[in-house]
Amino acid sequence: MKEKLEAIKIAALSKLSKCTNLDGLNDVKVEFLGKKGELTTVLKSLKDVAPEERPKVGQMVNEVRSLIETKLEETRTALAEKLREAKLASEVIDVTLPAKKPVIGHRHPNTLALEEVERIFIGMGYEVVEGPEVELDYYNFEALNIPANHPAKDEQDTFYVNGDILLRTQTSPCQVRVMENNKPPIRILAPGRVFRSDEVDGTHSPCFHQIEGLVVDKNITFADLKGTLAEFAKELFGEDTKVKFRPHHFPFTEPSAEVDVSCFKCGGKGCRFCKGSGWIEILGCGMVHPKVLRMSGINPDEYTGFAFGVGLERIALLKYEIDDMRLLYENDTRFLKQF
Ligand code: 2NM
Repeated sequence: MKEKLEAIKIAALSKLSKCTNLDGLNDVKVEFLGKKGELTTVLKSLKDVAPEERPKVGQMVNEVRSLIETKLEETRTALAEKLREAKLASEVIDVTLPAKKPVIGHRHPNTLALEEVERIFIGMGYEVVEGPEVELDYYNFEALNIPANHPAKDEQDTFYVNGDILLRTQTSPCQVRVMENNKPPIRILAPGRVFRSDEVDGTHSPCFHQIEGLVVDKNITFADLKGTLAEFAKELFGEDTKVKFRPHHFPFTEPSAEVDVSCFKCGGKGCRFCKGSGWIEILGCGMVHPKVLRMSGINPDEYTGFAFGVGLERIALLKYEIDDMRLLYENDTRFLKQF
């Protein structure tokens, strides 16, 4: 019995000394001290020992037991400390390493151009308005005097959602809504996304941005339109910029015009930028058609108005001398960070 206990003690201490983690420690505890452990088995066989020997053997069992328990706790403490040190060592932070540079975003050229145009018109007393991108045929076409058989209404040009619901092809429907709900004077700027069924190329995209302006009041004339756009061109492209109005046709304005600005690169002499002509086309405009005013509840005998529309991308490409519209939609940070 004595030899057996001695053997158990040696085996337990040897296994403890080889423990490298807390699970292993637990296994040793179960193996030697558990309900089915080796010491318990010895304790159970005490009944086979001669009665006079029992107290002595019992005491020996207890001594071995308490020795194993003590060693177990010691090993547990030592192991825990070792594990803690290993964890700390693996989590060391080298505070002398150079810091990572945060990537800072840039405003998109479209945003910069929009803010510039808004700044100019807000300065002239305009209010910025927005409206839905999914529109009714009525607001996008009919209320703007675009007849049912007009080519712009063709499915080739317009994205239809269904029947009389479509993706707006211009932002003028916002302006129709403002005219319906407000009495003149009206002075608004309607920027936003518009959609046309175009193939993507250097100057086209099925989704682009339009900024349209509208002024309605008593005695508004074409002279007001000319003065406004001449001032806009100077603020946007520089004090020396001249404007030229060429007769044009839009269903929603009468008379209508397209506006060219003198080339801000060559000052009008002709260069690569203006394709030698000295002029760059930037917008369309006109006096709001009396039918458009009347359909929105404004009496054209009492009020007149002018309106204009410019492509935001066109302004951004010109202002920042970008030669392909696709660059505006790729969000390549190497491109964007130049602005
Ligand atoms: C353009 C050109 C000319 C325009 C007309 C209207 C409205 F709502 F008053 F009828 N808004 N915008 C207009 C006029 C837009 O874009 C090239």
